[in-house]
Amino acid sequence: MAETNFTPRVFSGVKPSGGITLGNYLGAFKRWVSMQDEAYENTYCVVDLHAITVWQDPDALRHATRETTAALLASGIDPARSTLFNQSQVPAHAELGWIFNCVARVGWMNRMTQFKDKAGKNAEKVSLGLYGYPALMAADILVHHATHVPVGEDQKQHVELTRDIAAKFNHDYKVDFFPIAEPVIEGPGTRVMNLRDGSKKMSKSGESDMERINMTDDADLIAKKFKKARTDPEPLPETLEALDGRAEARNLVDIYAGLSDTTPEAVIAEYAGAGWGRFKPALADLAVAKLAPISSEMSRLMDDPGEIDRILAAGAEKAEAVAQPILEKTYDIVGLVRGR
Ligand code: AQP
Repeated sequence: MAETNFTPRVFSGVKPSGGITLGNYLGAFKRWVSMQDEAYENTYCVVDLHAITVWQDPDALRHATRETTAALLASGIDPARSTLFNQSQVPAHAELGWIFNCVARVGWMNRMTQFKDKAGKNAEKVSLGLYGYPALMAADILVHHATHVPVGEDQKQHVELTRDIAAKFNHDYKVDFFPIAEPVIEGPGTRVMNLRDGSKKMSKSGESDMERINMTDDADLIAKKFKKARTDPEPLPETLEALDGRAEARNLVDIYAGLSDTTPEAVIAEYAGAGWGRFKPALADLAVAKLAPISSEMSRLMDDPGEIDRILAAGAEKAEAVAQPILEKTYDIVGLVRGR
């Protein structure tokens, strides 16, 4: 539980930096949908300001923002039960982000592995925004006083940084103002790996389309991608432990478990001894059965982009009603004069 007496509130976000992948769905969206049935206030955000930390074509960004929203709605995020909006429509996020740029330390940022992975050998040439991204993410969470942050494993370090920023702010200003938010990282799909290289995570912006399943892929493409997914020659073993060191095989078992709402142990119990000629088609059938209804609902929603924009605008109003007073109180704590 959160360490302070704040309203239990969930915040999480997704970047509209391309098409939504099975990794986003299993690692994040599925959990977000189920949290609507738990005792939380839920806030989900399409984080367009994060997307532009790397180059985005403006039309492609507009499209991806709407398509990401459609994917959330089609997956089961209900705007009547959750606040759903895009980040740039609530300026308090960026404003608190600036305050946190002044709280976070450069040494903390230098330890962020996602920046190192994304910047690679090009660290001098990437945007300042990509470097500062985790401080804005902390603002996204804390401008809502969120106590719980459901994410995939790859975002764990950023949520830990959010805790550090909240704790430093509270300490420096001698207040108990920001909650120390808990990461919620649960289930078999919290780290879905690249289908061609089991040491890398599945990403929207990975080099080859064959390395990921997109929510909009049709049945033939899904079957082809799983058929061509890298594996080893061994059949599935009798125990999960025997999959140690077989990253690609373990990934496919985890995906099966995530899609069928079961555990990797149960999948192994069902498929012990099966070769890939049996397991991969079963996995493809399962993926198609789960994803096809979502993808057809997405395309129905995308036929009316005006309605998507209205949903985002209504969500932004709700989000602003929570975020603006928290930002204003932060300004008061910091000593910024507000005469209006
Ligand atoms: N492969 C993954 N497995 C499990 N969870 C994942 N998430 C992303 N990839 C996986 C989770 O999805 C949520 C939204 O992620 P994001 O879009 O905001 O950022 P990301 O993690 O940087 O996603 P990508 O797909 O890798 O985007 P690009 O390629 O543009 O950087 C988060 O909760 C994340 O953990």
